[in-house]
Amino acid sequence: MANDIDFDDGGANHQKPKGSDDIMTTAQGAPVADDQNWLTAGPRGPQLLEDHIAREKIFHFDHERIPERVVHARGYGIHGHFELKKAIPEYSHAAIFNEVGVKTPTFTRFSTVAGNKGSPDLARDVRGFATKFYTKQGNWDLVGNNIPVFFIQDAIKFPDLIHAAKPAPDRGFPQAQTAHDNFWDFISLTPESMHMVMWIMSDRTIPRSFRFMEGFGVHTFRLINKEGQSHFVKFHWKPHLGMQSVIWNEAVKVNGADPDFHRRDMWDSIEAGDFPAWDLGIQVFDEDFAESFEFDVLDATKIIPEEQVPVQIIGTLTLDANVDNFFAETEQVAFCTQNIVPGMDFSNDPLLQGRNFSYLDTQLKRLGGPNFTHIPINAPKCPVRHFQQDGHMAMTNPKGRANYEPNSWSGPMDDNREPRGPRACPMNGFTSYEAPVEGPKMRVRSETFADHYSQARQFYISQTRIERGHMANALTFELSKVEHVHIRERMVGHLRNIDENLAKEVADGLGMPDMPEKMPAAREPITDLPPSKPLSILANSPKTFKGRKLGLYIAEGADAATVKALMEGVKAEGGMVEIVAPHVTGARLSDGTLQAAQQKIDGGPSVLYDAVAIVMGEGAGKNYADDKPSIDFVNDAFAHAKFIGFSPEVMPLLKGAGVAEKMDGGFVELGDAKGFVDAIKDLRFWDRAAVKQD
Ligand code: HDD
Repeated sequence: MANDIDFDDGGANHQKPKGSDDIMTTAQGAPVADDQNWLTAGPRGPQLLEDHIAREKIFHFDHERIPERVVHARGYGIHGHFELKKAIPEYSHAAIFNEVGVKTPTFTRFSTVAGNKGSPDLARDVRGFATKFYTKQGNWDLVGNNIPVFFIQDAIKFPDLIHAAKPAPDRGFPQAQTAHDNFWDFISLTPESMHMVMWIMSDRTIPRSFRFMEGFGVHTFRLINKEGQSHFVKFHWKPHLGMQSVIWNEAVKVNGADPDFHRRDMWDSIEAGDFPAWDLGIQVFDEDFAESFEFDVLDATKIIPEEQVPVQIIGTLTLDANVDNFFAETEQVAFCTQNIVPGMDFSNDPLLQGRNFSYLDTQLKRLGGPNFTHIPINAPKCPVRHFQQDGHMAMTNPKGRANYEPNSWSGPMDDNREPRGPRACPMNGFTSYEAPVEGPKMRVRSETFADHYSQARQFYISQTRIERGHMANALTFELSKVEHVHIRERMVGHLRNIDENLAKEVADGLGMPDMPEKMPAAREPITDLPPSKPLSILANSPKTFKGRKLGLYIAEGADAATVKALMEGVKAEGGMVEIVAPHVTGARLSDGTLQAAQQKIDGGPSVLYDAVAIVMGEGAGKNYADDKPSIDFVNDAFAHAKFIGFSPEVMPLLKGAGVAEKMDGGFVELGDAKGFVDAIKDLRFWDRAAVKQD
């Protein structure tokens, strides 16, 4: 049989037998006759060590795991491409910023930060947004987050931050959450984190899905043009679908109902051909602006408001292909902030410079050796030529004799004389921007980094009333999980420097008898920074149901015309419909047809959907009036300010759920479904949400 196998290069990972994909082999390629029974001495005798097939199978299994990422362990990667829409030669000579219409392949990995690989997707956490651009001039990695600022100003504090956020070392919990003493102890002793605290306590850390988040490069980088001139730049990702988040109570329930909510959402939309896209925006500014700006542009705890330096859109990232193999691609992808290409450079941001060391270093441990760039997902898609050689798992090895420089072999790389190997190219190669550097060596934090509260306040006052309520609730929730009273008090003392109303609301929420003292500020905050609209999610709500999902709960006798109109109406808006029914087989509609379902009611709670509609025949409407999963479906949708479409036969269920007397503008009788499909473009009926007035 082995002779029948005709080998072919079946991809970068393996050779695959051509035309015989179903023949199992060992890792050495030898066909296997039986891999389900270990070789034994007689049918009931001892196993023989001789069984190389069994031992190879177990050996490989024993070594399947690699260390998970020390942070951002849980992630999800998708292939895509970046298309430049506007060339920017005045700022950068990088090919990727100059060739309009060219599609640069990309790989993007979204992640949570604190949780381990198996943690739930809707933890309250920052989301990583890392993109590898396989450019003609080498790989450029933009390793950002969905929040434009960071907790700390200097990379040397990163291990402390992460130790404090992760499970406590003695007890090994809590998993994937910051609601515990260690985290808030560290934070309350680190005033520079206060701006970030406002962002993480906002709805940004409980996104509806990766598709509805912004992304940010965070640091100030440099762009370098052909003349060698430098401009500073900050990178932004703006989602085409707009931003959207869930409510905390919803997040908690989603984690139970579907811990893979975000990755499933991404997988499903890509499989459905509904490709998410983001615009790449740049904020470009020069040294003069940097000098005159109220804050230091090298301080990663600060933004530059879009009103001060507008975001220019230069291209679009489209994610259009799921991975073939999660481990090979999503797990083995290795991002490094130091991966930049000619036409860009770093700034002196002390967080960025420390990251440039950390990412390369961590890949060595995680991927087992220096040749991780040979793994297909990490390998550049342009020629790679250098004299680096050998090491574990070397896959792409140079040919020829020259492996050092200088050498006097004269043949160019590809004629048949002795090749001389690659030569550095001063004309087109990477050159560092000649920024003047001088000064004594010292361990200090620049005075220009000392304002910790002004932009925290600016973020807070830029939120809508609903969002501010969510922030106060989030702070109260998190600090309620902190056992030590002095930590809670210290945090409220910081909040007083940000906004007295917020501090009061949180202090009341915690039941504090007295308002704690204000924490001393290293620099008096500027209190009159104006609100900035782009900082709010709700103030920029997209007014569309595109990319969102309706949960349509049907039961026996549901009006067929209504069901059909809903499905067509939502589809026409670019949304998706998932059918929920008492049985997963579906429900028989009024016209006798069987409408298949994707979810049984207790596997499809309303927290999984952006809006819900319930259509039942008269009998079913009564039958399910006291059915617990059906009542939860209605109650949660109501509590989470969702639009609820209903057919009149469903009134007994609405009564059973106790919402019939509270029906508001968020309840829409379905009829021909038009009114409902129009209403749900608002995404939530916020008037229902009970939020304290300020
Ligand atoms: Fe980091 C992973 C983003 C600060 C050290 N980081 C990692 C990932 C993202 C970020 C998105 C996941 C990449 C992937 O999907 O594989 N990190 C950030 C941002 C930061 C930041 C936006 C601040 C602006 N990180 C930061 C500092 C350090 C690190 C200051 C160390 C001094 N980060 C790491 C790391 C990780 C990492 C330990 C873990 C796995 C990896 O790199 O590949 O090196």
